[in-house]
Order: sequence, then C-alpha cells, then structure tokens
Amino acid sequence: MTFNSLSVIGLGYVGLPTAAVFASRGLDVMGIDSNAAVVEMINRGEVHIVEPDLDKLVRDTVADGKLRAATEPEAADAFIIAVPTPFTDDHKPDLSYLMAAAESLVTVLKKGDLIVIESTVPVGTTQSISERLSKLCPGLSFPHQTDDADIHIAHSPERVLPGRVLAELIENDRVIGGVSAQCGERASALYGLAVKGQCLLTTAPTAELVKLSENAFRDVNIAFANELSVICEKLGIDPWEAVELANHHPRVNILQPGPGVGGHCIAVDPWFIVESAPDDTDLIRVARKVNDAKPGHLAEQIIHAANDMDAPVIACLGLAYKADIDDLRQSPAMDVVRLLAKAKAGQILCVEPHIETLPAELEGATLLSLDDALDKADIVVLLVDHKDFKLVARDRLSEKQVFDARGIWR
Ligand code: SAJ
Repeated sequence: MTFNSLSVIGLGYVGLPTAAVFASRGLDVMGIDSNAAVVEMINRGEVHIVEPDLDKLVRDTVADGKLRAATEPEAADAFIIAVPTPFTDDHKPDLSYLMAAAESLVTVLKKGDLIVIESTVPVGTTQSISERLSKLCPGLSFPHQTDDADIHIAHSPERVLPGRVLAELIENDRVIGGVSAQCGERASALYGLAVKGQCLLTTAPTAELVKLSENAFRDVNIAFANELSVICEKLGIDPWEAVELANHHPRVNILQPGPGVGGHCIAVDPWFIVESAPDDTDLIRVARKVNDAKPGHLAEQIIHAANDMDAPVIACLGLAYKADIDDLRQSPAMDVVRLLAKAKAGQILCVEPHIETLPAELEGATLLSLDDALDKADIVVLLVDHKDFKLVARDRLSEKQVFDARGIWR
C-alpha cells in the first residue's frame, strides 16, 4: 500500500523541513503545531525559523497546495512525530510533548496507519507509546501485541545538522527501528519516497540508543577539546594550534574547543543514557560536566578583566548556540552573557545578526549592530563563529581586550 498523505506533528527545526521535503515529493502533507501563529505563517507560505533554502521550499509547496498546516491532526496514511523532548531541571527526560502528540492521534488513527517517532527518546519509549495507544484505541491492534498489527509504529531518529538540514534530510542514511519487523519495512517504504541515503533496519530500542550514542559521542569528544583548551590556557599554549597540529596524525581528530556545548540535542541527549544506566555512565557524565563548566570558566576571565577597568563596555558577539543559525536554545553564549550581567561586570552590548530583539532574560543588555558594538567596546568577547564576525578587520580590535572563544581571530 502506498502513501498518499502524511501528517507531521511538530513544525520546528526538524518537522517543518521534513514536511516540506515530503510535500515536494508529491505527498499531501499536513503539518500540525499547537502554536497557531506558526500555523498561520506556514499557510501563508512563510517560515518562522532560519535554515538555508527552507523559505523557498515552504513557499513553493504551500503554493502547490501540497503543504498545509493546522493545530489539530487530521486522518493521514502516515504520521511523523517531531516534537521536542527536553529534560527537566534534574536532567530527567520530559516526554510530555511527545506523549501529548501521540495521544492527539487517537481520534484519527485507522487500520493500516504508520506512526514514526523522530524525536530523540530514551530507550523503551517507542514500545511504551505502542502500549499507551493500544489502551486508548481498544478497537485497533498494535505492534507490541502482534506482528500483523493494524497500526505500525517505528522510531527513526532525526540526525540532521542545523544549517544543513535540507541536504542532510535527503542524503543521510536513516536508522529505522520498528516495534515489529513489519513496522520497520513500512517506515522504510515511507522514507524511501524522499531519502537518498540507505534505510538501515533494526529494532526500536537499538535505534533509540544509536541516536543517543551519536550525540553522546560528539559531546564526549568536544569535552576532550574543551578540557585540553583549559590545560593549554594554564600552560600558555594556543589550543587551536595544538588541535590543528595533533590532527595531522592520521588517527587523531580532536574537535574544536569553544565556550561550551549548546543546542537542544548534544547538551541534552547524553542525560537520556545516564537516566537508563545511572551506575555505568561515568564518562558521559564527566563530559557533560566539563562542557557545562566552560561558560562559567570564560565568564570568570572576562569579569576579572572587567574589574580592572573603569565602567567597561563589553561587546558579546553571538548569542546563538552555534554559527550561522538563529537558535538560542541552551546556548553557552547566552550563559556567558547572563553570568556577566549577574556579576554586573559592565555595560553589555550584544550582537546577534539572526535575531531582532533580545530575549527578555537579557533585558539589562542592548542589542546593537556589529559596527556600533565594536566602536563602543573596551572588551570584545567572540562567542559564536558567525560568518560576519570572521570578516572583522583586525585593526577594529586593536586597543581592546579580546576574548576569542572560538579561535577565529588568531
Ligand atoms: N561544538 C564545539 N566544538 C565542535 C563542534 C561543536 O564546541 O568541534 C559545539 C557547537 O558550537 C554547539 C554544540 O557543540 O554549541 C553542538 O553543535 P553541533 O554542530 O555539534 O551539533 P547540533 O547540536 O547542531 O546537531 C547535533 C548533530 N549530531 C551529531 O553531529 C552527532 C546532528 O546530526 C543531530 O541531528 C542533532 O544534534 C540532533 O538533533 O540530535
């Protein structure tokens, strides 16, 4: 049985591009989001996030009538759930958005439907969604009950890199873990309509752990680079030069030190593994600790320098969690600015070309253009390696105290 219609629940950084790509392949796609303003924007053919080429794809697929958005789900042949799975204050997975999204389908589910969970989840979640839905839909059979179930459920974790989402959605291989083998086959048939990469079939728990492991692997490796940078600082060595030279070794590939690790994935997902195996995750926990300590370490140095000046003006360049995107979630740059503000280190000017207003929590700071901030600053803190910042003429930095947390002005 082929797929004519698809519903994507959650129209964020993953869901909206996914919906638009499937719509561009000819499926009738309905995007569902609880935020009515987002739904209205998409129905006008506009986007609410910064991601290369997404604006055109959404405009075109909405104009063709292939992509629509709504706040409540409708019947479809397949459902992809791509809602956030954050953690709580004590690092426990918060699955409330995911469970609400899954439960919102009970009124529209019918025999033959496929549900794919793309949100990153702790091991065991996909099976528990099958169990939960079976309680809510007693007239339908689910894949944890029988291989030949009415409803197919699989986990296929999103693995796209913000900034390269459209290319990676199509080109990356996909790991697909079905609750039963049939569910995996069915999900593979869906992704085969849009994805050029391989569809790699496995079980749901394996797919869940694979996704978590990928991000924990990156976190541990960035922690190594960050720890090395603190060691270098003590020894008076340039960490980026040391990394670059070490990486000439054929079997060494150290990542880049920075102000810390942010975003909604790498700084979050390792905790989902810790939650599943609390006594066996020393390395993963320490890596989180090393990366989380980095903004505080940098802020301390800036505060120390500011304390030696009279009414210093501090320009903080970049607030996003990484280069050339607008996403401020879990951003180490935001942490640094918050710490400077809390310590009343000086007058804080923020430069972030991808936003128009500062978040409320930074209300004491001022959002300025790069030029104006550089004119006024005594201290310049480079927090994000946005393209514009790489072009800053070095003479604009002379006679200022510079903290280059990304090593782009060396
Ligand atoms: N960072 C460094 N040094 C580096 C690389 C990254 O400090 O050498 C920092 C970044 O500045 C940023 C954070 O780490 O603050 C995370 O950035 P990232 O580019 O490593 O990853 P994300 O969070 O944007 O996307 C990751 C990707 N996962 C992997 O590369 C294993 C992506 O493929 C996933 O789809 C995404 O998480 C996700 O949604 O899970």
